[in-house]
Amino acid sequence: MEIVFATNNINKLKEVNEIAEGSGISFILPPEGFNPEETGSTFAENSYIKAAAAAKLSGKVSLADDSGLCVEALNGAPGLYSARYAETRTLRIERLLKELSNISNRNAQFICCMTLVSPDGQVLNRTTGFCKGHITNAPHGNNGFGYDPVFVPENYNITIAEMNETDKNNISHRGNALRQMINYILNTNL
Ligand code: ITT
Repeated sequence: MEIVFATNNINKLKEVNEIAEGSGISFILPPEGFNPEETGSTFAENSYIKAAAAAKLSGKVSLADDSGLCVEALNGAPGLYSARYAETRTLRIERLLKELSNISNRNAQFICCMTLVSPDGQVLNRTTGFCKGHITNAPHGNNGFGYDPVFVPENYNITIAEMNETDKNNISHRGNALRQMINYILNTNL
């Protein structure tokens, strides 16, 4: 079964297809022209906006992921603005490390909110996944994307960017949210 995955982030698409491997579900990009404005004030609202836009454009059931990194000492920032925290990925990581310099509380968590929407815009299901950990003092590793080089998950002593794909997917916010969503999809007649 193919389901539209409402993203312009190719790394997310790659990860969801790895997580879904063996389930019989594969995720495909939305049609050209998919570029909704993320005007929501929560991860749930933004994931609905993206999924509804893709469902309307494709005429098919669509799934979206809105996610981000929430840092305790920064009152949850960059949070909803994780993708927009600075111009480039390097600058986003630099900004985060700078804002945390001299701060000993490095606790943080990744959050992923997924919404599955029907072609007529109805919410079919929502799931949320978390991944708790802490922020390092400097980037380490080349795997993954986004803030992976500065995030060490709980019970690990390496960053996500130093882990292989399978290990990341087993513990990630996206893996947790998607496995719940896959259970729903497989147990429902879409
Ligand atoms: P789409 O909206 O097109 O899906 P996006 O990258 O803009 O792509 P979001 O608005 O959901 O997606 O922002 C998520 C940002 O949070 C992402 O760009 C990363 O900076 C960060 N992020 C989310 N999941 C991550 C992960 O698994 N590893 C590292 N950083 C992650």
